[in-house]
Amino acid sequence: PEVIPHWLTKQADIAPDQIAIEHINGKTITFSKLKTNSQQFAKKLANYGVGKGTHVGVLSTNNASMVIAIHALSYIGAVSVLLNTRLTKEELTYQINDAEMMVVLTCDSLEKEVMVMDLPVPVKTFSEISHLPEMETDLQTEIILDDVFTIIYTSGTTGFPKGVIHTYGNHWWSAMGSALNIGLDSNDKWLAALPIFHVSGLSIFIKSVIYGMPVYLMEKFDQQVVQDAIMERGVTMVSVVTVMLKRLVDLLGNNTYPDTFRCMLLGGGPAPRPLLEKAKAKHIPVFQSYGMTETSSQIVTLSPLNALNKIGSAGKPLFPAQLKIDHTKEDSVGEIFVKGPMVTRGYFNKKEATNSAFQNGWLATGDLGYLDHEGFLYVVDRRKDLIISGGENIYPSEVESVLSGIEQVSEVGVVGKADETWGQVPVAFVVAIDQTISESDVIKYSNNYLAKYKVPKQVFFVDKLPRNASNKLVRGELAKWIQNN
Ligand code: S0N
Ligand code: AMP
Ligand code: MG
Ligand code: MG
Ligand code: MG
Repeated sequence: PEVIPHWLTKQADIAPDQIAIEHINGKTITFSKLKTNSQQFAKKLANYGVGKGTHVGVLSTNNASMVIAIHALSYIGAVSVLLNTRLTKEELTYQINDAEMMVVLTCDSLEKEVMVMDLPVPVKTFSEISHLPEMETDLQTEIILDDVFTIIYTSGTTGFPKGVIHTYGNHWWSAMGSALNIGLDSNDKWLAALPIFHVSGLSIFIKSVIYGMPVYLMEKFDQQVVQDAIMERGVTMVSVVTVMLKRLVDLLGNNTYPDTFRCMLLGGGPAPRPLLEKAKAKHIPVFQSYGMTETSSQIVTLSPLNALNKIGSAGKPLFPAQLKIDHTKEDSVGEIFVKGPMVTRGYFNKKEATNSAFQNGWLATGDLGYLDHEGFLYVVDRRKDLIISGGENIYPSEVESVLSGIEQVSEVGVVGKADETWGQVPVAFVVAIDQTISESDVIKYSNNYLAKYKVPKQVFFVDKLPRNASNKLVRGELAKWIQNN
């Protein structure tokens, strides 16, 4: 198997005094310190019996302790399963069991909220762990690229989310592909406001260690703080989803960012053309991209060389990646297939789902798109029925299966509705068995089981749902109705 030196150990050796993490309060951590702290944390974690291959949940807002915990788990050879902090007890419990986690690590600020959830495995806070003695443990000095590093859940068409497996090699090649496209600059500083529990946020910290690049770490997205960091703190790159770009563009007004700011990496969902035009008019170097959890972040990116004449395109596949459109019809639009060393090997414990996602080594994304005559990708429709709200994914079937658990609900259909703020929000169509149930009852019930962004914003009570000849729900009809009303 292919082996490289442990990347954090290596970077701490090459550039010990280089800043790895800069906090908005001005505090910094060097690569040397990041290594030492991570190794110490690893030896403390060993007290819980965490060892090579153990699956450990990480449930945290963005902070340096979370980054240290993830590196620590890598020094042990354990797998970090990253958990979305917006999930309910029910959703977390499902993922904890499905991923066979032994323990969940959480940040101090979430302690109260998480402890009352009574999750099925022990929960330990970062500060609780930091008070433990260091155990004598053999730490990894090397990284085997085929080993599993992280698991991140993504919603599935079947109603239950699936754990996407990322090897070290997947992350390595993702960082390589990005560097070969965007380039490396010794003055780079990448701002991380996207959640680290998504690959969008996590990937910044992996690039940081591999490139020797400082990350400007934000606990929570705030457009004013991001703008100040670009204007005054030397930030040269920022990763954003559409809703963030919208807020930044509005805030910028008639100003412009300094020339040193070289990349606004936009991903996680569609970007409306008017917004891209606005950003272009303000000389914001937007790099539109296409990617997903399964591809360990962007796999297709538009470089600024083409941003002006290819507005709306997600660009070309990164250097190590390939892309093809499956033309089953005589149409130029077809399903997007991708292949490359940054693509997941599959879903944890889901052989069938994994097999059906891959065809001869190509990942069938479920998304629809076409290539123009120069090979630039245009994504025209997202994978089947997927709703994206502010960069968070919602699968209708997941919401439908929760709502059908309501006694007075006999049938339910969920679709996305265009939304000024979030891009899309979920709405539900319900066939009730009697008139004893109201919209607020449905919403209240949903709040117990679903992360807030998945809870239907509106509930329409109907007599029946549109179904096809084989009695399958036709969500397209519901979507059409909502668009016209
Ligand atoms: C946009 C964000 C920051 C909004 O959160 P904000 O403003 O901090 O809200 P809160 O204060 O937490 O809550 C206020 C109210 O808003 C509700 N709410 C929050 N988020 C959402 C949402 N997404 N949809 C609907 N409602 C939301 C709260 O519930 C709360 O409600 P009330 O007041 O009623 O209690 C935040 O949503 C965010 O961080 N979104 C981004 C998530 C993300 O990172 N998605 C990308 C996932 N994709 C990937 O990882 C693969 C692609 C990729 O790697 C990539 C993506 C982007 C850029 C680069 C890359 C790359 O390739 O590197
Ligand atoms: P996630 O796994 O949460 O990152 O979601 C990935 C999904 O977001 C993809 O499968 C697409 O449906 C959607 N997506 C990502 N990038 C784009 C884009 N440039 N245009 C349209 N949809 C996108
Ligand atoms: Mg997903
Ligand atoms: Mg998404
Ligand atoms: Mg029912």
